Amino acid sequence: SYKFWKTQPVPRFDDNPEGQTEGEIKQGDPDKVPKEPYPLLDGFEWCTMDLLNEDELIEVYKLLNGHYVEDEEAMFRFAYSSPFFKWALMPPGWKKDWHVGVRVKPTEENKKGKLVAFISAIPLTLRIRTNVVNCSEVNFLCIHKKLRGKRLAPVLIREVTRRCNIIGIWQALYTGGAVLPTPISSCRYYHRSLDWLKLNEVGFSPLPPNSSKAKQITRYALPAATKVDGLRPMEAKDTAAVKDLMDRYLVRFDMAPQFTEEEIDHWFLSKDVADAERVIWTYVVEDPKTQKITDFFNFYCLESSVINNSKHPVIKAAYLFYYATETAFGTYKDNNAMKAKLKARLNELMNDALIIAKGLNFDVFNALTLLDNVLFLVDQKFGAGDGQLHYYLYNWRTAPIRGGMNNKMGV
Ligand code: YNC
Ligand code: MG
Repeated sequence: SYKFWKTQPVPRFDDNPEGQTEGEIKQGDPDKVPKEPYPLLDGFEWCTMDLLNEDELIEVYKLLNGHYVEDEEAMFRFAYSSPFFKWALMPPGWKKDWHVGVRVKPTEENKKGKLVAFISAIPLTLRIRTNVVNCSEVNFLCIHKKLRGKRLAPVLIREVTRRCNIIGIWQALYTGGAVLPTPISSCRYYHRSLDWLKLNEVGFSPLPPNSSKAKQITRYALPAATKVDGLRPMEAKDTAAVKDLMDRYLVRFDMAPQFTEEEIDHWFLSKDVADAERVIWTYVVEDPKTQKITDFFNFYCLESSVINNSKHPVIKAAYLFYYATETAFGTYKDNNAMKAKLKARLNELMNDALIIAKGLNFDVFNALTLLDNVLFLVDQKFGAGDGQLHYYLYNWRTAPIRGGMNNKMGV
């Protein structure tokens, strides 16, 4: 029925975008943007979360740790950390006004009403085919379990939309497991076991028929040392080279973000962060002969709580984020020759990514079916998960996107 989504500037399921002009669905009118927040359920009030304030940051992560996305059988729940939120919600150009909360109205006894819902946006420069759109990326929509089914989600979405519109942002990117009108692209999650036994013990990796625990452990074993010549952690001096390589690589896809150097530093480097608090690991390949950066890859850390398991309370998961390689631009005899070279190189790089993640004590390495990932997923022993991730654009019509951008939400 989609009572709420029907009222929004998004394509209907039966809208055929082929032959229609790409672009804005409804032109934004600044005069029509309400100056005041939308009315809320009785007993609740809007707040803007100050994530520079450690107490408020903890309130957000407590709400999400208890009430955010779970798998279908309710065995695992994303366990975001406060360093993760600093990384995900405060990139260059972030706006405090886009960290929207709902609290229980304060009373005499409880001066700071409990935080019961949250939604956020961050700024994003997104290329959709040939259009470059200043938009927002909406994420971390979460409502306390006791407040579900009360039509609060549409109010949160309208409020974050208002706060975007008020500064002239009329488009947004968002992703999720829920099917809504209408995905522009859908990806599947793939998982590569690093600690198979632990994943088996928490119920994530069943023992396949005709196999044994020993065989599974051997199947996923990895060497201790990486193999690619010139591989090293990315440093601040590499930013311009990484940006140049990434920009050229992403042009090959229908949709991709356009990062400034400042954004690359934020998303790819863990500057001024203690090792224990680290969220992102980026590696570059520096050609030993030319000192040129020829490849890079990175992955971020997102733990999941294992619900009702005292031996293993958390799974430590690495999520493949971005990568690029010069191999994609060599001169080749034909497309097949190019693809074979690219496939071989990506397999070398990703095998090293797995080795590094294993060395950092990650239990599993996750990747989506986007970018050129299908060229290495099977060879690197990733298995298809049951989770789908749908990509959506708010107020932008476009033909279906093949492959494409990555994002850092982990749903
Ligand atoms: C969802 N994930 O269809 P209809 S992803 C969008 N994204 O509306 P109620 C969703 N809409 O069908 P509940 C949605 N899930 O009648 C549900 N809806 O038109 C729609 N889960 O509202 C739904 N986080 O309040 C229906 O539902 C209406 O109480 C029902 O709350 C839903 O962050 C939810 O999975 C998801 O916390 C908040 O279940 C709750 O059930 C929950 O009665 C666990 O709502 C956590 C979870 C979602 C993760 C994410 C991306 C969110 C994108 C939102 C859309 C942004 C649009 C762009 C805005 C900016 C525009 C500009 C410029
Ligand atoms: Mg509700």
